[in-house]
Amino acid sequence: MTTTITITAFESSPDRGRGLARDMRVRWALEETGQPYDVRLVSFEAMKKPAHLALQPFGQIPTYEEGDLALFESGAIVLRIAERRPGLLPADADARSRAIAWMFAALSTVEPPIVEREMATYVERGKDWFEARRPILEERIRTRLDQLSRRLGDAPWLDGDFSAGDLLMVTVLRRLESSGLLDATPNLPAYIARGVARPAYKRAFAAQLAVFEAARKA
Ligand code: GTB
Repeated sequence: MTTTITITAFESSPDRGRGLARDMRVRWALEETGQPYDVRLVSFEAMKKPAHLALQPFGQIPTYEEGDLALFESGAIVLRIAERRPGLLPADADARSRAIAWMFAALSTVEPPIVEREMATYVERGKDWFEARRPILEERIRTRLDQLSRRLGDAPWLDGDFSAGDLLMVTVLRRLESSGLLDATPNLPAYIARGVARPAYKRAFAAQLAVFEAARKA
């Protein structure tokens, strides 16, 4: 018997259905591994209440519940999904470790400067230092993109077959799609395009978009 998997997502995502919130990577991983899941939608208010804080101590989405297991942190959730079913991590132990290294690279090396720039745009726009700081934040991102682009080269994926490392890296890079920052490294938009063309990605994207459309019509 299979245990129901329940994840949480924004009841009303600020990305307006663009699939940029972090439930998207969890949905995609579940789709890649062929696992059905339920979604519990949460409001910003509910996220800060004890019931949700018991699942996610920082009051954020996504969370993941499966039987007695409750998990938070999108990277840990994707790793759990990838470890339990074939499709997202190689069987060979060394290749598996390398794929996991790319998961960490996506979340702890590439994503932080991207988030820093986004946060500055939301929080610091209008401050007198904002225009001076922006090129510094963008240069940090360009450095990472240039390094990633060189490593990827002409390969379809970062290390052999598509893996959870690629899944996370594509979701991270998508956050830059409208920034112009990807223009200097054309193999990265092509890499994103390969990721988002996967049927599992399309199913996950459609599912999160349906939440936005339903909220808009309500
Ligand atoms: N490290 C955690 C993880 O990976 O799970 C970070 C989780 C996180 O940042 N969650 C965000 C959240 O719950 C949603 S994804 N924020 C509410 C809060 O902190 O109060 C981040 C996000 C939000 C919005 C957009 N957007 O509008 O484009 C993109 C990404």
